[in-house]
This record gives sequence, C-alpha cells and structure tokens, in this order.
Amino acid sequence: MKLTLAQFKRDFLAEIKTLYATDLSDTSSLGQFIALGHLVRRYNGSHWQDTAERYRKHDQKQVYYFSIEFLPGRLLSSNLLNLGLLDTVRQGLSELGLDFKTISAAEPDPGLGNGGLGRLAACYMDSMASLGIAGNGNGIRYRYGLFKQVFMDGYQVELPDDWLRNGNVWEVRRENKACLVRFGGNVWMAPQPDGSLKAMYEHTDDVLAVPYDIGMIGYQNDVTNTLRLWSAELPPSADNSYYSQAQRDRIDDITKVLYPDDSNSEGQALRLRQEYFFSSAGVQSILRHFGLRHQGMKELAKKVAIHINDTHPTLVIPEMMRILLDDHHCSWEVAWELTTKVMSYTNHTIMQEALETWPIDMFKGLLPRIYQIVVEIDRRYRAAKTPVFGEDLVNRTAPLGNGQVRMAFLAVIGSHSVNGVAPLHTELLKADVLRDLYQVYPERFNNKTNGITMRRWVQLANEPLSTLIDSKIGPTWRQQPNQLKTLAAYQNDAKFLKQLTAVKTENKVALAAYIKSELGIDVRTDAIFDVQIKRLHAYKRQLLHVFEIIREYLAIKDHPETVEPARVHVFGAKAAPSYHYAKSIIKLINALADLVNHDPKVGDRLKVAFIPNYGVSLGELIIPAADVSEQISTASKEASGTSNMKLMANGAVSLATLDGANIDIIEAAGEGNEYSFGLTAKAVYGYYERGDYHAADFYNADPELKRILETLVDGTIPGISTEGREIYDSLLRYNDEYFVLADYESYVQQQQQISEDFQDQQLWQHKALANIAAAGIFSADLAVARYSEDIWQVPHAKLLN
Ligand code: NBG
Repeated sequence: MKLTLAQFKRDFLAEIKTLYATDLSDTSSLGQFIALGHLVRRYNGSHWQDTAERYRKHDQKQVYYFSIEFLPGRLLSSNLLNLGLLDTVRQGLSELGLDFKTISAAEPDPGLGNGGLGRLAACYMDSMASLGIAGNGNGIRYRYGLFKQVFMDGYQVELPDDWLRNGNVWEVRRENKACLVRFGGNVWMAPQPDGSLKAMYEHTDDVLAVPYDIGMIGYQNDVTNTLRLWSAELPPSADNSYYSQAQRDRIDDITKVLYPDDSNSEGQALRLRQEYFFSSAGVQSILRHFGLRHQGMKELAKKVAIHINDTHPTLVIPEMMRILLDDHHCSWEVAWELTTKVMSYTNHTIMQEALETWPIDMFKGLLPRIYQIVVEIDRRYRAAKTPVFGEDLVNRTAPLGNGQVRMAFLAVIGSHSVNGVAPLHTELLKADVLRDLYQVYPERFNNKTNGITMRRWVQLANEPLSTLIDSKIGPTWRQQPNQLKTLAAYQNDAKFLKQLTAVKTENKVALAAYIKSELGIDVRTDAIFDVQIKRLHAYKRQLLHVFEIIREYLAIKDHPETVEPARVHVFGAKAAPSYHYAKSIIKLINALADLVNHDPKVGDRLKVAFIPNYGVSLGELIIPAADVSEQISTASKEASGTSNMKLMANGAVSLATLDGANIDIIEAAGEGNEYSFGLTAKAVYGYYERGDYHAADFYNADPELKRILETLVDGTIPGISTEGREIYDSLLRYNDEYFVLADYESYVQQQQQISEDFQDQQLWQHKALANIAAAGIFSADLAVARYSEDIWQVPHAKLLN
C-alpha cells in the first residue's frame, strides 16, 4: 500500500495521543509497539474485510488448517514487510527519534507451540495468504504459552509465559461467532414422529468457545486470511444458574496452558478435552458458515477442505459426522462420503510414543455421542475390510482396539489423503508405522516435504544477506524463492564470496553481543559458529555434539600448540518438564560450558553458549550467524526437520545424518557442499532386525571415545553430579538406544574436515553459497502449492518456476 513518510508520522503521533492521552516522550517501547500495531491494523483494515467478501462472492473453496499448535513469532515486522510498509515505518520512527528494533522487541512472541509442528503451521498460514489461497487456521488461544526457560545452577527451570499480560493487539474477539461445546452427560437417540432419530442430551458440561481472530497478511497482494484461536469460557446459562468454583475452573483450564511435550502423547483427560474443544468449535463454525450460503450439505466437499495437522484434531472426523447426522439428518453413507472427502491428515513423527491413543472408558465418559459415532465407524470398517484383508490385519488397524481409541488410525480411515513430511519419512510410514493401513489404502499415501517461509527466515531475519542477494540477482527471489538458484552462477566470484563472509560476520557480531549480555561470555566472531537449535530429545542427539566439545577441549589441553580455528558451540533447546533424561543433558551442557568457558588454557579458542529460552525470536537472531548446522538425529527418527532448511537458506552448511529432509538438502546443495555422516536408516533398521547392536564394542574399540565417556563419571566436569552417571549408563548399561557411539567416529571425522575447510574462506563460502542457492526448493510457498494442488484441490496464485 502507499503511505508517505509524513502521513505515517502524523498517523503514529495521533494514534499515541488517542490511545494514551499523552505525548510520545511519555510512552514506553511497549506502548509504542501497541500504537503501531493498532495503526497497522487500521492500514490493513479493509483488506481483511475485502478478502473475506471476495471469498464469499466467488464462493471460493476454503481450506481450514486445524492445529493444536501455532508458533507465529512476532508479527509487527512481518506484517509491515507484507504490506510493503517496512521501510517507511522504520524511517518515520527514526525521524521521530525512535528505534524500530527496540519497539519490535517489545512485542511478545506467542509461544503457542512446542517446536517444528507449530512453526510449520505458522509458515503455512503465511504462505496460504501469500498465494491467495482461502486458508484459515484453527487452533487454541492458550492463556499461557510454552514455559519460559531459565537456567539455575545449570538446571532448566520453567516459568509461566504470561504472553497476554498486556493484551494482544493483533486479535479480534468475535463473541457473536461463539459456539457451545458439550462434554460428558448422557446421550440417547429419541425416535421422532417423522421416523428419524434425534440425539437427546442431559447433564452435559457445556463450554462456550469464543473465537479470537488474527489477520494473516499475504505478501504484497492485498490478501488477509484468518487464524482463529478459540478460548473456553462460561456458557451464557452461567448468568442465571449456579456454577461451583470447581466447574468454573474446569472450564477455565481447557485453554489455560499448552502441553509442553513434543513427540510425546499425553495420557490426560485435559488434553482430550482440549482436542475436542477446538475440533468441535472449528467444525461447528465451518458448517454454520457453509450452511448460511448453501442449500443442504451436498456441495460441502467442493467448498471445504479440512486439514488435520498431526493427530490432535482427529476428532473433527466424528464431529463432522455428528453434525451431518444429528443436525442435518444426512444418511450415514452420505455423511461419511462428505467427511472423508473433506478431510486430509499429515503425520509428523514416527516415534511410537507419539501415536495418540485414549482409553475407551475415559473417551466414552467425556464424549458419549462422539464415542457412539466412533463405534459405528469401527463397526463399518471391520465389516467392509475383514473379507478382503482378514481379521488379523483389521484388528490391528481398526479405530478401536486394546481398550483404546487409536487416533492415527481414525485419521487415516476418515481422510482421503495421508502424508508424511519428507520422502524418507513417508516411506517409513508406509513400511513401518502405518504399514497395515497402507495395505488397505495405498492410494491415500503421499509425501509433502516441509517448507519454510523465506520472508521471515531470510528477508526479515537476515537483511544484510537479502540486500547482498538483491545486488547480484535483483529482488524477484523475494516473490519467487526458487530464483535463488540463479546465485549459483557466482560460486567462483571471489569478491562476492568475500561479501558473504562480511555478511556472516555482521550477523555473528549481533549474536555475540546477545551472548555477552545474556551469558556474560565473550566469543570471537572469526570462530566457527557451530549451531544446534531444536527441542532437547535423546533422538536428536545433542549428546553427540557434547562429545565433540569434550574432544575439542581435551585436544586443546593435550596439545595447546596445535592451532585450529576457534569454535563457538551454540545451543538452544527446551526439554519437556517431565523428560528427566533430556534435562540431565541440559545440565551436562551447562556444566561443560562452565568448565570450558572459564579454563584459562582454553582462552578464546573454544566457547560453549547455551542460550536459554529458545523460540522463534531467538531463532531469527541465531540462524543468520551460523556456519555449521547440526542435524544429527539418529537416521529414521527425525520426520523432516525445518531448522535444517532455515539454516541452509542463511548459508550454514549442514553437518547431517541421512535423516528426514537432510537427505533432500544434501541432494539439492550437492554432497560436496555438506558434511554427512553416520548410519543410514536402513542400517538402523538392520540393527533392530538382527538385534546385534553392542554399544560397548564401539567403546572398547576406540580409546578416544572411551576417554570421553569416562569424563562423564571421573570428575573431569566438576559441575555434574548424578547426571554424568545416568548418561554414561544410558550408553553402556542400557546399550545406547540412539546409536550415539556407533556414529561417533564418522561424526568426528567430519568435524575435523570442517575445521580444515573453514580455514579456506573462499572454499567455505563457496559451500555456503551453494546452500543458499539451493534453498529455494524448501520454500513453504512451494510446499503449500503442492498441498493445494494434490490434496485440497484449491487454486493458488500461479508460481513461476
Ligand atoms: C515434528 C518432527 C519434525 C518435523 C516437524 C514438522 C512433531 C510431532 N513433529 O521432524 O519431529 O520437521 O514435526 O513436520 O512435533
């Protein structure tokens, strides 16, 4: 949109005056942020309304992306970028004596997700808007986001994330769009005079679901879509009937906190309530909206696509059946056909413990009508499939079994499409995790490799790099990230490669300043910044990275005369509060950091910075400064990974196992431009099949590895106590579940190669550039375009290349 500097300054000052009845000098950064937020919404106001009207007028097919997590990150900069106002606003503020960065940093970063799953959902919202797809998000407005992580004596301590303390300037409360969600009570089907059956309820716990909408602004295309987050409140009947404090709390609790576990199912009734709550409210509001514009439900599958992001929203399937059967009096067959055509499901993990199941007794008590419907889905599935596939396979795959409701199976059975998030992951779904259902529905399975939005992760997070790219190939890559590939032509342009080093250094200086202010550690900006940022999980193997640090430390102590490039090992990682082993690793990293960072013999040659409270905003600071991207999960365990893509796009080279999307990254950038190592997924499965992995063999065969392991228990790292023994035992006594010892040797070889290659900056930046140039294929725009063509069947703005 068009806005002059003078106009912006006038508007901003007027906004300050209206909001605070004072002048600029009397406001805080937070106050200034809020005023800017209001202004941005005003500037964008008509786009949001017009977009909705346009979709209605053209009766455009709508996509609803259901996810229990969304991690949008701060929205001010990204909204301004997408509106084309970033430069004007920055300049205007500076003319008013204000600093845009400071104001931006006052915005709370909503932690409404744990990690990759929630961030992916946010990237896809951004891409849907930017591609002009009528895409809506549907999730939960958690009162408290993911815990804030602090370290005390090296241990993780969790503090509440009160992100709504000052309100949320981007949201609109739409109480006129609220709906009732029913829990518990009794239900029975009463025959009606016309012969139909009506669902009758008594003694139910009713909860009011109130939507808060957030505008998702597309990239310079006048489109604004909606992310709808539901909040649980007392129903209107509470105004004239008595609700005990316990009842009030029960309602309040539903949207109070985000479950802080990733890659883990939670066997708790509250989690099931959360899942049904946002699934039901979302489906009710979709069908209400659809019903207002159509006669009957016939056209539903032509006009609505619902996407189930991991299993948490699976109850959209029986919920849609319920409404079609009970309220619209569809026959089972018609309702089922519509439902399966509308639904599609993405699986995000092969970890067994993440396949959600609910005990039938709990499920039935909490959701009696939904349970009846699941029983009928189960009965019909068994009746239809047993003659073809036999009783055993059907028993193994039916929605109900072993006293549990099996959510992943229900999701596959009730959808027309099931996808994994990287080629290897999809193959493993077919061959292992969902093997039996793949027999039944082979045509449903497909792959959709994850993607990231280059707008946030390159354009905004790394302006120095973006400007440099513009100077070489012009700005079209900002619209079409795949154009980055034309950068490959400059791989031997020595001057350009030098400029890349300069950009990296600039970003390192910014990160170094943060590390200094946050942790009090001085780091050299000519060091290798070796970065691992992701949830703390045994399968992600932060431990392998720890062993490398111990190796480097011992090498300096043993041979201080040998000169290697300096290293800064950067970690960012939260552990689920109940995940004991992951917390022990955190303590180990911090204890090791303490030892290394204060050893005068080590000096500035080796530093370890574990930056607390990793999240989207810290990612934006760390990623542009990284030289090495640690993607070192046990092959087969990481479904895709997305930090690998962000780091690649910012010119970090991957030190990676052949896992998830690492495989595709290596293929895209060329093997010679990454450092791959370790067991393949096939080799890992080979060990499982033969049962012949013996961690102790690796320990006994490698004196260096042996010595490193001993440091966990021999007092070398003074800051650890029982953690060292616990980790040591996990490897030797309990046989190293994630093959850390098996991969140690090849990992270290590549680390040594990195140290050597880094000394030749031209060679190094050549690799970095190959990564940047190849990163375009991991744009979320392309990923979303593939979803829209293959799964949702909705049009999108044509993507060139
Ligand atoms: C995560 C996987 C990642 C993947 C993201 C997004 C969950 C349950 N899964 O590998 O572990 O990149 O999903 O698909 O959070």
